[in-house]
Amino acid sequence: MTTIMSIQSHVAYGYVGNSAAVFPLQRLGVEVWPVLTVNFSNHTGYGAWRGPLIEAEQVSEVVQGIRDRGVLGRADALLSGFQGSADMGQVILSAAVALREENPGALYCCDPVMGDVDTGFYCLPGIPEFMRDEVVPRADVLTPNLFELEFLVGREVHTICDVMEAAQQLRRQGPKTVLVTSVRLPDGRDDAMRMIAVTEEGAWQVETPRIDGYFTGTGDITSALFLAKILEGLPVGVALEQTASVVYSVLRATADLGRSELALVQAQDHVVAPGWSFRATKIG
Ligand code: PXL
Repeated sequence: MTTIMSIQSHVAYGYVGNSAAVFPLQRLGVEVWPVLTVNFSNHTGYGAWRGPLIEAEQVSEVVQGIRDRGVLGRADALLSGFQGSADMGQVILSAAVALREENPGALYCCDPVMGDVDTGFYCLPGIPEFMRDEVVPRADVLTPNLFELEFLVGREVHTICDVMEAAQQLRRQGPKTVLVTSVRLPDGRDDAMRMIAVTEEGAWQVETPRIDGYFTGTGDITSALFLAKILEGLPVGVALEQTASVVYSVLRATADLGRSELALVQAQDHVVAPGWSFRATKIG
């Protein structure tokens, strides 16, 4: 059985971080070990929230506890998302190192959450440089959005060719697979959302209709699903189209229900058998 250790936020109300990733992964039959970095009432997009940040040292203790049980090496991958602080980032990198010591074939999948085109950076100062200099070289799978991709390569990205070149530049630094999400480019249709995956086998893109509204947690479920599909051994183009189909179907169900938080429970069947499917095309 595929097993993923997922070091991410937990929120009581709503769906971001592990609260967005764990249930869909379980619905796919993946065993998940959620390690929590925050225990908040709700996501920070509301502007106010309550509940504790877990100290980096405490997170490290939880990982060490799993290691003490002698089971860490059973995990096929480590998944991380929003990191909060550079301290937390170090703990996550140490967890990746520990996991590889126990299971050399395990993957580290990092969603380098830092910001977005509409919001700019929303992480603490220092995190972007930490992601670029420390995390990218150590990740196997990286899932930046377009804004994060531009920062990581240090230049603007205007065309699909630019996206592919930027992803290849990141691949040369370490990650074997780069998934670029939220790709909206001047050369593309404004009503479409694209994702592009680049790996040693080439580059694929998938386009889905854009859904009105902003659903926090979409990136979290996207990286979790993509990692699960890669671990399943699917070719990257198939992993990409299945991921896009599930994400679109969940978002569409959420919008149809008029909800502002991802309708993960209501839309759970789409995780296994998405109601809408899209094909990926090879672009490089
Ligand atoms: O979706 C990323 C995320 C993770 N963790 C917390 C968040 C968010 C986005 O708002 O608030 C706590």
